[in-house]
Amino acid sequence: MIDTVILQQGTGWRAQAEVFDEIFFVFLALGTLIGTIVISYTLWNVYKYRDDGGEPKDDFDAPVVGELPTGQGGPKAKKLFLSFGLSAIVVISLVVYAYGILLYVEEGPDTGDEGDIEILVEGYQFGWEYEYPNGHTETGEMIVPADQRIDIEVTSRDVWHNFGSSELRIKSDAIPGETSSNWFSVSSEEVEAQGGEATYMVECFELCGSGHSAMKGQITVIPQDEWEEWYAGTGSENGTENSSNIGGAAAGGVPA
Ligand SMILES: [Cu+2]
Repeated sequence: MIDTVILQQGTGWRAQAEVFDEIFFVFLALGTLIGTIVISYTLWNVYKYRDDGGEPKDDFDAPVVGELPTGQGGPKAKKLFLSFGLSAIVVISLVVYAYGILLYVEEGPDTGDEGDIEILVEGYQFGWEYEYPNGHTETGEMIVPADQRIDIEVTSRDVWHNFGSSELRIKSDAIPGETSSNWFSVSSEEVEAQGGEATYMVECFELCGSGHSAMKGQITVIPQDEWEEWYAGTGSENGTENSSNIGGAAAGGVPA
């Protein structure tokens, strides 16, 4: 199993990884509990109604193929409705619970005044390019700050790809001419725990050609202040590359 990533954010923030881990745990626990009850009850009945070689009892009400074992409203009917009722309660509760929690994943946490960072992710044969709000682009490695909600808009410049990171529990289609939105966040505690720089592998999850298996990237999360410093340096660098950029023209005088 993949190591648990602790991504608890400030007030009421929960990272996708945490939400999915919780859903996984709830389903695993319930599945184990109900599985144990059902299998034990089945085995107990197998033992209780085993063929002991004797004559069948007169009052034994054997099940009939094609008929519900209701026993004319007797104890069997009660047992039948009890098991249907309990199953319905379990299934409906799980649907309501999972749907509610997945709505949060869809919408993402409310960032309030802090705002968030939107990065355009473009897949190509065979790699990933990231474009920041200031126009700066990175290939392969996406560098983002901790304690921030990072919004990604995923698209492709050639064929269908799929941008995903298993550890962060994110995965989005990368389709030419379309964008799919997703978000993630990593806490500064997690960054600290990983030695001041948290890294997560990015992979392509859509068979896209001969280089598909090598279509890997990385998400690097660094502390806010370090990131701001790094980001401030990228604007002018990008401007120098694209001389049409006005800000870049001004920065062009500074040797890169
Ligand atoms: Cu791909």
